[in-house]
Formats: sequence, C-alpha cells, structure tokens
Amino acid sequence: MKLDTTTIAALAERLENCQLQQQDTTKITDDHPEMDWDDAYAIQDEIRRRKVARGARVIGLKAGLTSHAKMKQMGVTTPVFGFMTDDYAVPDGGECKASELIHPKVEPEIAFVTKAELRGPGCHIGAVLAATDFVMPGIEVIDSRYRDFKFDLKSVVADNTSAARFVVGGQPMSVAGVDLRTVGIVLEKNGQAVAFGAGAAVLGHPAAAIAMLANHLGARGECIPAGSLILSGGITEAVSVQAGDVVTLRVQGMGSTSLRFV
Ligand code: OOG
Ligand code: MG
Repeated sequence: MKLDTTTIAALAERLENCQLQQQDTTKITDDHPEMDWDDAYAIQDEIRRRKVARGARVIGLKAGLTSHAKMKQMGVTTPVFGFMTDDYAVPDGGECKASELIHPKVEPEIAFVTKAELRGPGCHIGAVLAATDFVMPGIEVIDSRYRDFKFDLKSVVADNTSAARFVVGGQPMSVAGVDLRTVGIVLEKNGQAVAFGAGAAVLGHPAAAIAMLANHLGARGECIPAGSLILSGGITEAVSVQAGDVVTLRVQGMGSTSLRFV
C-alpha cells in the first residue's frame, strides 16, 4: 500500500460523489501515480463500505475487461473485478434513467448465478460449472466516472470497474444445456443489431472469468458466496446509449433481456 487511509477515504468519496452527482473527474492516478493495486481495491472497498452503511445490499459481483474486444477498446491488458448493489438492478424490460448517469454504455454479457461457494486459489472452469445454478443473458450498463472513459487499470478498479446498472433475464439455463464457448449473442439498439459475438470471446470460456474472480478474491481471503449473481464481462465492445434508446440482448437458446433508457 502506498496511500494512507485518509487519502483512500477521500478518493472513495470523490468517486462516489461523481456517481451520485453525475459528474466526471480526471483519473485518480494523475494525482497519485504511486498508487498500487492494493490501494486501488482498497478505494473500491471503501466505496462499497459507504454504500452498505447507507443501506445498499451487495447482490453480485462482476468481472470486466475479460474479452480482447474490451481490452482493445479501453487500451488495457488485464481483467478487473467489482461489485454490484441492489440499486444497480433494472427489471427485465424496465427503464434506466439516463439522467442518473454520466455517459452510459451497454455491454452484452453472460450472467452466472451460483448455488455453492467458490473459493480460490486453484479455482478452475470445472469448479465454476459445478457451482453454477444457472446462466442467463445479462446487459451491463457501465458509466465510468472518468472523463471520456479515459482511465488506466488502477483508476478503473478504484471506480468499481465503471459499474452502474444491469439487467438480466431471458431463459435461465443449466450449464449442461448450453455450450458457453459457441453460444452466439446479438446486441440490438433500437431494433438494429449493433454487436455480435460468441461466449468464447471472454477468456476462451465465460466460466474462466468467474474462476479468475474466485482466485482474485481467494488471494484476499474472500470468496464468491453461494447465490451470487456474477457478470462475466462484455463479449464485444461497449456501445454508447442515451435517453430514448431501447437495448436488447439475444443469446442463442437462452432468450433475451432488454431495457429502455429514459
Ligand atoms: C470498465 C468495465 C469493463 C466489462 O465487461 O468489460 C466491463 C470499462 O470499460 O469502463 O465491465
Ligand atoms: Mg461489464
């Protein structure tokens, strides 16, 4: 750790205020170039603590920057992990208020719901599949608190990996019923297909992102509890949206989920 607890608390407050007031900011490594990974996750943890203290409930976790398309779009090379609270959830087919966000983008993802605890180190795809209750289509709405989505990895980790909203829906499937490598996805905006892909775009198999998350948490003495909802990361580049847009994700054999920006 390079930052003291006062600085960590101040940076968490700065990023959370940006989220609450729909204001962007410059990336925090500009002011704290010495910041390390532990500092970055400590700032994220402090944002989580502040939200929980205000009554929010942590309902899920997320992996991000797990596909080549996303890494290339954002100019980074390593996946990152974050959390999701109850107020991030949009009902399937429901509305997302664009006025509560800075510059939202949507990502097509595979969502996992677990039925057993997953604990690293040594977590692998097999363990993830054994612990998965079902998978379903999920759209993540990301909204970096950094100006123009310009960040480096430590800054984006501190900013809870741009997490803002999500919707899941469609047909929940057992992992035995779908090949998550070859499953095809189509993301539509206002009825037009805007992005296409297959599950293997995420680390060869979306379950690998969940294993990586379990191993990341294991290194910090934490685990993925049973009953977690986890987003495995955008399969394609993220797509910008604004008020008036309707977004639908269709996943082969797994139905669709959608949301409307108002
Ligand atoms: C960081 C979050 C990336 C994903 O699915 O790749 C992410 C960002 O691009 O703002 O959630
Ligand atoms: Mg995502």
